[in-house]
Amino acid sequence: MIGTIIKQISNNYTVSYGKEKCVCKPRGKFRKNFITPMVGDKVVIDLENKYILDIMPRKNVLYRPNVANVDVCLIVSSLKEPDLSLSLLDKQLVHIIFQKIEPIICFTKLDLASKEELDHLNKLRKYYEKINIKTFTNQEIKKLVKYLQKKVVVLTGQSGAGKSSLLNKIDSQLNLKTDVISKALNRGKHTTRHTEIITTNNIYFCDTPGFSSLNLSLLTKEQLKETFFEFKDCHCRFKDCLHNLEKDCEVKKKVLLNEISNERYQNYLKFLREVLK
Ligand SMILES: Nc1nc2c(ncn2[C@@H]2O[C@H](COP(=O)(O)OP(=O)(O)O)[C@@H](O)[C@H]2O)c(=O)[nH]1
Ligand SMILES: [Mg+2]
Ligand SMILES: [Zn+2]
Repeated sequence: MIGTIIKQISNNYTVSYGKEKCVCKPRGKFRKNFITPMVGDKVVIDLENKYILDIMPRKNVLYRPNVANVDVCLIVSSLKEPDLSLSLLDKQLVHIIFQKIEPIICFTKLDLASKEELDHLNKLRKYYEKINIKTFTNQEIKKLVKYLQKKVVVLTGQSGAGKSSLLNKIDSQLNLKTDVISKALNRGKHTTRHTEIITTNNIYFCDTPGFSSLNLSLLTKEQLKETFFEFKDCHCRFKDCLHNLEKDCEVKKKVLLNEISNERYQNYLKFLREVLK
């Protein structure tokens, strides 16, 4: 039988197959081969003995939260409380694109934003769409659900951005705790987080707060450059142009012409300094 691991608590793995679920243990050989099954893994199971026998090759692996075979990383970004930070948003995009996972953005709390902030958001969305990053708002649930059909989706975003609320909006039966309550519960104690996939509306969601402190030092400068889609078809004089101090840089020209967002370019330079450190 083949199934998908949807939950892990220490050495107990919940595997979903068809409409059923069962809790399995990994067979000894995994430990010997230094392979640990993880949430999202497609696995062969022995139903009788409740063992995981084999792990199918992984399409990709996301770390913190640890999930295999991720289709989409959904960044939930609020306009207010916490206020929109484009530097954080672009850093999250770098992190996701670097791991070869499709990023999409869902903006929340539009109701708390001013007219000017909403105008800014519209321009921002147009820009991201132009560089092939899909954007939604939490007022466009139907469209979002349609786009995510059959996908394994990891939710990420600042605490309080509205991740749990978004899932509750998609499926009110989930009844996930939103900020106020979970803060009270977590006060003062270290919370151990386990990873779990929630299936709803034909979407496999992973609502584990992920990569809160993003460290770009793992990337090389070339890898960082690659994650900025809008630089791809710029033909600078030097092939290895970092679009920084070089002469005849097409990226810089396009920034001056407003074809490349200056805000994003400035974030790129900031990240480049972090990478070069
Ligand atoms: N005004 C407003 N509040 C929201 C919206 N989405 C979430 N919230 C509130 O923001 C707080 C944090 O939401 P929560 O879903 O717990 O955020 P999480 O930490 O990302 O899971 C809660 O009090 C929600 O009720 C929204 O679109 N508008
Ligand atoms: Mg939450
Ligand atoms: Zn250049």
